[in-house]
Amino acid sequence: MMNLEIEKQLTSLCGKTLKEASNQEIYHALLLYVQSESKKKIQKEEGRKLYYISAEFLIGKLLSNNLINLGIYEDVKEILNNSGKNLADLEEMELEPSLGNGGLGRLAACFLDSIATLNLLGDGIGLRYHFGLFHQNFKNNLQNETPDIWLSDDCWAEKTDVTYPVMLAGKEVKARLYTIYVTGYEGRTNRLNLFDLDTIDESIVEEGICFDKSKILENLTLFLYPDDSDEAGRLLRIYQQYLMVSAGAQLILEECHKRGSNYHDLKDYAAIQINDTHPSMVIPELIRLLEEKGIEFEEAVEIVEQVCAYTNHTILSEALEKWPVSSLEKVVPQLMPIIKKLDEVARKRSDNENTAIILNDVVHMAHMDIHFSHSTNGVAQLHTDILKESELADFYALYPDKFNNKTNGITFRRWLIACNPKLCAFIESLIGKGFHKNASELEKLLDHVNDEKVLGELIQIKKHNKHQLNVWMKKKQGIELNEDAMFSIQSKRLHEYKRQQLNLLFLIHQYLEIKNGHKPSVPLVSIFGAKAAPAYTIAKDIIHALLTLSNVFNEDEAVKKWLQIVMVENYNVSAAEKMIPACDLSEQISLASKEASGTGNMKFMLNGALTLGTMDGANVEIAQAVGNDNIFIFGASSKQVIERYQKNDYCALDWYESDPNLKRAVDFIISDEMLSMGNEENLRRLHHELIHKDWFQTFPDFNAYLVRKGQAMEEYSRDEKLWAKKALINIAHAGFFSSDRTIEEYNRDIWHLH
Ligand code: 26Q
Repeated sequence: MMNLEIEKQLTSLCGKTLKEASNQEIYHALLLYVQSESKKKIQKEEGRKLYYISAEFLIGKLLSNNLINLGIYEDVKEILNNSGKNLADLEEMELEPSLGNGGLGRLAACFLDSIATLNLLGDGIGLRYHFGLFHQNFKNNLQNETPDIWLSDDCWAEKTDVTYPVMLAGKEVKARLYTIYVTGYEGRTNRLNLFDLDTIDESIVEEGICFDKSKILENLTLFLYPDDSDEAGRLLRIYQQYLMVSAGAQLILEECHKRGSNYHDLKDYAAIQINDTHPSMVIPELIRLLEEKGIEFEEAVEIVEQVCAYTNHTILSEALEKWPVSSLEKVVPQLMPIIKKLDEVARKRSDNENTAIILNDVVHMAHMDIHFSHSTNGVAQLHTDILKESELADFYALYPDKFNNKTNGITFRRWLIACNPKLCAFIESLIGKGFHKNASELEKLLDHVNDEKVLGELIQIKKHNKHQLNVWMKKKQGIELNEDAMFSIQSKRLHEYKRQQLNLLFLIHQYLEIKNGHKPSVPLVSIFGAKAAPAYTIAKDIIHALLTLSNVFNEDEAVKKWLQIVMVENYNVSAAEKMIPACDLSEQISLASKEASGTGNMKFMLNGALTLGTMDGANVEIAQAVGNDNIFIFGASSKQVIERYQKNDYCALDWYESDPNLKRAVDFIISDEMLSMGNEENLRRLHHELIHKDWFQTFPDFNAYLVRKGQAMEEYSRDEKLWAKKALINIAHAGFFSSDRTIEEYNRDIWHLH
């Protein structure tokens, strides 16, 4: 019945039968159909409403996810099959919006899914970047950047008639609203509001991702900024941020007013979650707008503090945004007087200079957030503890009640149901479908961990997913994977603190061992997905070293069978959906204390990979959940690391000189084999950086990493059933890491919606 109705609608939208229609036409019809079905699930807006404001929303492709959440995925698949079409082919046609760098942006997307699934009233506010982050490909073993095109006629973001005036550097521009409907799993429909300018000119992008940085009206939302390496780029980021927060704040006030707010009671209508410091200017902007409505400064400050809450995603001090007063004076002169007054208020609240907002003519955005919002949260227990104890200790002393932890989570709809249909169906056959919405039901799997048949099936599913990844890689990059090998995957942004270079040193060591006749216990395919910020030199050198090493392995017939490095080009959400279900060993090897949480670690666990990791971020909570027998932990503790930094006594060269294995691996970076296939400049720079700096302390953890990884490989080869049992235990304990749980906590402690 349902099928007939859907088919009728699709046929009418296509203007021809599905058999006659092209894939493009069917995709378009499906888009329109899904959008209209989503709109039917918009509900009346009652009570307080959440606004999740974020410079990034890494939403991924939307077709399948929307079909799943609307409960019509299987129906549509069948209708298409009956007409000789394939839903998977249609999914391939969708262009992925790359509106985020990594974890923070993907978290925002998972949150929108959970908010709508839990039937909470909450919209996102962000920017409609034309090219998102860059598109990555590899040429001559180097990363190459080009625009990542996603806007087309078949785009989920609908243009609206709504615009808001925004003053940028004294000139008024018009921010136009675009809407993407966000439908929860068997839940309501909310919105993702993305702002853009009509005046953007995509044709000013010249070579690669270069363009004239001075033409603000033409370039403002062309790209998402991966770094702030040059002055013009930095200024551009302020322009972007202000466009987002000013239009966003106007939208919020307008909506609340329409629903009956007199602004004095704004807290009864709105909760604003500030996703890291990128949207922090929303605080002074709201105060400015409230003053325009006739509210006194003191009261406006109070209102804003009741409404806003701030999430911190990083402990790296270089990533905490600080803007020179002169830059803000240029771009947002209307905000500077307010920020100065807020600084005075902050200085009255505490005489500790460290908690001031303006220090040496620099505005500390995080400081403004903590003073003038009612909640500051970290994103994993360890991260929150470190914020309280060290990074933000002065603030914690001032506002102990504002601080709280919200351990990150992931949406199981995308990261299990959609990306791993075989595993999902198998789990359903064992414990039913309850876990779709009630993730803790996965624990019922513990009843099956000793069932040989179940473990055998789990092994087959992993094999199937590895095969699928191989097919995809062959098609995409012409690379063939050894499906019988163990698949280890490290996929995340390239950053020194995440330590892809430690993995590199392991691979070199393994290679040299094989050359000396010591075969590993199992062949290893080591898969990476990582974009490096275009101006991050050492990160690009690490990519170069990995690609070059991969060539060295490929050229060596004897080694090739045992060791393979695969670099997946343009790692994004769609690539992750293919890679994660195929993983045996999840590499989460950041320097303890540096990774705020990590969310990839949760996705791998949910898909039955075992974690090889340091006691960092949410790895700590994963270890607690699964127990030490079901995870491979290694390396220095966060306490040891923090002490090392405090004492400032870490000397890379000493470690290098005193460990022959380590020295041999490090020196191989500039060996004849590597230099014959790679660039001397890149390789020497990396070698030099490691032995003279190694700021993220890979050397002290090198040995422990070798040992632990060797152990994992040995266990994997010795007893596949035991490995599968451990994988099942991991899946069973993944429930805590559902973003539904995270959102319930945000709502219980911070937002108080319903
Ligand atoms: C800052 C200034 C100028 C230009 C760019 C930036 C910038 C852009 C993006 C700074 C930070 C980011 C992104 C940070 C991020 O993704 N953090 C990750 O957030 C995840 C979700 O909480 C955590 O799981 C990760 O541990 C954390 O690294």
